[in-house]
Amino acid sequence: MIDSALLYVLIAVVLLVVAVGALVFVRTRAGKTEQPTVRTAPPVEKPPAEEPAEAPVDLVEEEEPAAPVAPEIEKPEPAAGRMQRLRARLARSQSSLGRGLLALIARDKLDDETWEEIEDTLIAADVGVEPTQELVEKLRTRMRVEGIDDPEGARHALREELIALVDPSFDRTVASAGSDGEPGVVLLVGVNGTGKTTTVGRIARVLVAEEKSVLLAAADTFRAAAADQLQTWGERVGSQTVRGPEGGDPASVAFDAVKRGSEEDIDTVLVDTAGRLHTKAGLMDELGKVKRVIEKQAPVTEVLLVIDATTGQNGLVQARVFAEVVDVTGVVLTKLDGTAKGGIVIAVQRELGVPVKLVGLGEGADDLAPFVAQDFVDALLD
Ligand SMILES: Nc1nc2c(ncn2[C@@H]2O[C@H](COP(=O)(O)OP(=O)(O)O)[C@@H](O)[C@H]2O)c(=O)[nH]1
Ligand SMILES: [Mg+2]
Repeated sequence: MIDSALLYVLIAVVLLVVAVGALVFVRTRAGKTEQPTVRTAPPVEKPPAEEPAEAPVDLVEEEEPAAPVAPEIEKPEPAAGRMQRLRARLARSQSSLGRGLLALIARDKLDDETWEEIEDTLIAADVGVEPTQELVEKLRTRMRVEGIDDPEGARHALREELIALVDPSFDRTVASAGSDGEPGVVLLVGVNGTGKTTTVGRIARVLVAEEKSVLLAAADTFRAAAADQLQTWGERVGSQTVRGPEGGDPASVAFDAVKRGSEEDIDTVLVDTAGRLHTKAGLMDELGKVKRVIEKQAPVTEVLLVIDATTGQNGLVQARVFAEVVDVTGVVLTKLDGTAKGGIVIAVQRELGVPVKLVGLGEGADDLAPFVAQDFVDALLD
């Protein structure tokens, strides 16, 4: 009796376990198949109600004076002092570099081995071999000559030498004003994904905050989405975007924009370009053409090369190639918030002989800061 009762209970338990197991299996399977659809990447910059790609004839965006865009226009914040505001982000990403350096230089005994470790730390942060050796040489000499043997003195000397290396004497203003009644023309170049379009949008905001009139040129004609992305940035601050047909000639879009900027007394035309594959000679030639064609109308006042700081040495290779095609006059270093390799600031300035003028320190609309050497070094050593 008892045995058979036990048997029934046992069978019931086994059945229950099997049933629950089957249920769990089916559920996880269902969950798995659902996941991809749930996770489809949200298109961040796509405007909500965009007309499908404009008629492929008119390069100039239609003007609709009736469209009440005014209420939605944002008031961007001015750029001054932004690096101070964003310093914490920079400090966070660079903390290992700064802490490492400070710990090493504060050691009681600065022997050859310690100096080598200091060199390694700097090189690991992308400062570059040559500038690193220069810095260490100068620091060693200075500490010997001045008889510095306390951590505070060492820290002070390190700070000063780092600032000298970043070079505060560079003129880092972005030449956004034109002359002779022409608009200033700022051309942004760089590899795909470095942050060109975002930077155009952010510069537009800075200029609008300074009460300047801005016109955007969508000379990245490879994908309609690229022009949409730019136009959205413009709409947020009430600036118009000149765009062309998808796959159209980027040089003609840029030319039309500058011509229109000239006719409408616009202060600055910002030209967004496609992410040239720097290995493809044909595409690079096209970039040279964009600049030459613009200059039939007005001089290009600034060529900003956008480099993603997280790409390290690769960024330097890009810099070299771009500099051969267009005269780069300034560098924008983006995503400095996401890397401990801030030494690239020093390396890229060495490479091109032009200053880092702006740095990207986050994904927000106003997270672009005019570069300040002292603030940068202080953030490193925070
Ligand atoms: N964290 C961070 N992300 C950035 C920064 N600048 C740009 N981005 C991101 O980089 C991605 C590519 O930017 P985009 O402007 O489309 O690059 P483009 O292909 O050169 O035009 C976007 O997701 C941006 O939000 C920055 O300073 N910090
Ligand atoms: Mg782009």
